[in-house]
Amino acid sequence: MKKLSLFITACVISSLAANAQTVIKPYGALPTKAQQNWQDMEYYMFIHFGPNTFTDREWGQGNEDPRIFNPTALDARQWARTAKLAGMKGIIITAKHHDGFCLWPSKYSTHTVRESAWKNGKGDVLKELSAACKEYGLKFGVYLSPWDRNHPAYGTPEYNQVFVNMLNEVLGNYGPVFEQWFDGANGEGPNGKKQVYDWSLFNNTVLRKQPSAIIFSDIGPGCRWVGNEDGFAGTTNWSTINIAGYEPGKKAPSLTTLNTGQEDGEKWVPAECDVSVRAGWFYSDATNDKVKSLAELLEIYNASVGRNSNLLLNVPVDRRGRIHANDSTRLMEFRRLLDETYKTNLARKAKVSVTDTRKDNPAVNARNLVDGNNKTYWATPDNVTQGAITLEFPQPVSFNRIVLQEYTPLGQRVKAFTVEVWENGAFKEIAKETTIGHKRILRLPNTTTSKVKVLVADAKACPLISEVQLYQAPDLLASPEIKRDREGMVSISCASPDPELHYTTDGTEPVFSSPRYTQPFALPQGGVVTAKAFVDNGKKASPAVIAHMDISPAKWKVLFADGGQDNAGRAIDANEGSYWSTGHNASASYPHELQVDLGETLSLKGFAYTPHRDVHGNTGTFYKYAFYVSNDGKEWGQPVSAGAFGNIRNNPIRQVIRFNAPVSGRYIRIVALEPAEETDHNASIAELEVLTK
Ligand code: FUL
Ligand code: CA
Repeated sequence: MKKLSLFITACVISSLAANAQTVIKPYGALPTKAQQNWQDMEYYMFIHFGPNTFTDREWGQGNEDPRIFNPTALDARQWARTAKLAGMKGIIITAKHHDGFCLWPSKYSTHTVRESAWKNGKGDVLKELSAACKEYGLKFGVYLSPWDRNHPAYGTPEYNQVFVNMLNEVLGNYGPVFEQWFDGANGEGPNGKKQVYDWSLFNNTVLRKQPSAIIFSDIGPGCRWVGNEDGFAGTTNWSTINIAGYEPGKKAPSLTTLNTGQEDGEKWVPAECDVSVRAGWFYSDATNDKVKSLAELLEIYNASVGRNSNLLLNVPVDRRGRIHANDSTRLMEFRRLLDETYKTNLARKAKVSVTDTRKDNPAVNARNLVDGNNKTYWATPDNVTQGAITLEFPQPVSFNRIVLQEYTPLGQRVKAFTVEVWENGAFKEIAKETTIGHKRILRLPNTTTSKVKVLVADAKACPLISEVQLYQAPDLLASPEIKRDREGMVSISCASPDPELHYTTDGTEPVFSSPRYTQPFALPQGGVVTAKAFVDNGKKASPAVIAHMDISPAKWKVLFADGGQDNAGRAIDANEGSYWSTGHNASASYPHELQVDLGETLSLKGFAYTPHRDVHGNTGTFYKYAFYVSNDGKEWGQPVSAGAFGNIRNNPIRQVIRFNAPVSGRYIRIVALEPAEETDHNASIAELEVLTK
């Protein structure tokens, strides 16, 4: 017996030795085939749509009348066409958001399209969208929130089965689903209780119906949240992470861990960056001028797809049931920019040499690095964890982007690399980074050289590099920036060198003959300013930028601020970069408040609260508020508005609240009732504004 097993062992060892140079052993956690296909998609669309679209809310309460859901001209083919033309590979829709409203006529809810006014209750958004995706060759995915503020069973054990039934409907009736998006949010339902989610039941249900669906959550198992809603993955980004003992939502790994992954993580759970093309996830008229600029989208793309993550870009559908022209125009401009950037891979002209390669494995060679195919690769021999790739050009080439790809089906390996270029007879380092993964894009200064070297300085196992690409991205003419100071003076600036800035104040798009901006001008009562940057005597122009402004705080004074009277002026200085905070004194706990004298009686239609942004937590951002208006600054009466800023913790952007009817008064008071972060004692405000228009 002993002899026999020794003999078998000897055979295994010798056959391994014979194959040592040809078979490349996988390293660490590995992607499934479905995860590999998913990673190749890179860029796809998110659509937030539902009752919130009609109420101007980020988080609905679940008690909205379902009849308010009534798009007048819904056209899912327009959504799919837009996604396709934008270069996206799929669409994920909010089949059910936290308010519980189902975009399909679920048998397990009475809060659905069936109860809405749309198509007399005969419509089904999932049916229309899945058909449109099929028509346009796009993959179809669904977001379903387990948090349900409408369902009567929510908060009881029965609800988990209700949710499973809904999943079965959505995943069983609309064809293949490439991604199931699970939101970890876990708030109270209609009976005031929170649900204990049965995640393994949910995940098993998804995989039974759609075995190759990628399940998104804070901890996967298919892909993970990147830890912010800004579209930024870590510069170091591992597709591996430890998930044992964690749960989606409050029990998730830290935001930093989600952002960077973990080098020796046990599971393959790559990052996905979810971010909205405009402020807020749902459509609002108020954000039509808050569509991200080309420069912002480019930064997001480079920080997501360019950092080993997929990009899920939200394009909210409006009240007609269509994508708004401001969003689609920007998406098309962005597509053109990407096409122009990645048109010509200069590396394909290079003579490629490498320090080391697998001698007896012809499938693995240096030419694979520049064949434009990320399934073919170059590899060093086993145990060689360093290596250099040199591209030599017969004529010097000019570039400002380098794209690197690792062959990840056998594991993510590279820990450190540098890029060097030949300059005055020697190599000079121009970039030093950590991980590569599926794709790494580096923006570099405009560089002209005849030799480029990529040095893999350290890897967890022999590096497998599938692509080295070089590109010359066109210069992007930056969009102008419009600002107004506390006194109401408007200034327009632009990051590009020497542009001519032209603007209008009547809402029309500026042309080259529109007034030229030369110095700040006064607009204390507010209005609309539209600006555009021109170069080459008007031949080239940036996209237009629009700013809608309300009354400026020139006459305002702080009347009272608890905890932090000294810096309270920063809440009303027309500068989002400065803020008022009550301070971190643990004894001074919630509620907190700020009172302001507007200096004149105004008819107020609402207010806006901009939270203070800081990556370091405990920012004093508050979730629940009450807002009062008074004529004498003494008698405040009942709040004019009270409620919560939906999703402010994950997405701390400017919150716009409109009153049911205008209220006149000279004094305003905002009370912070509950922090966004449970452990916060302080409250803070970067900017408080009133709406008079
Ligand atoms: C979050 C939600 O609370 C937001 O409303 C939005 O749907 C975003 C994509 O996920 O967790
Ligand atoms: Ca290749």
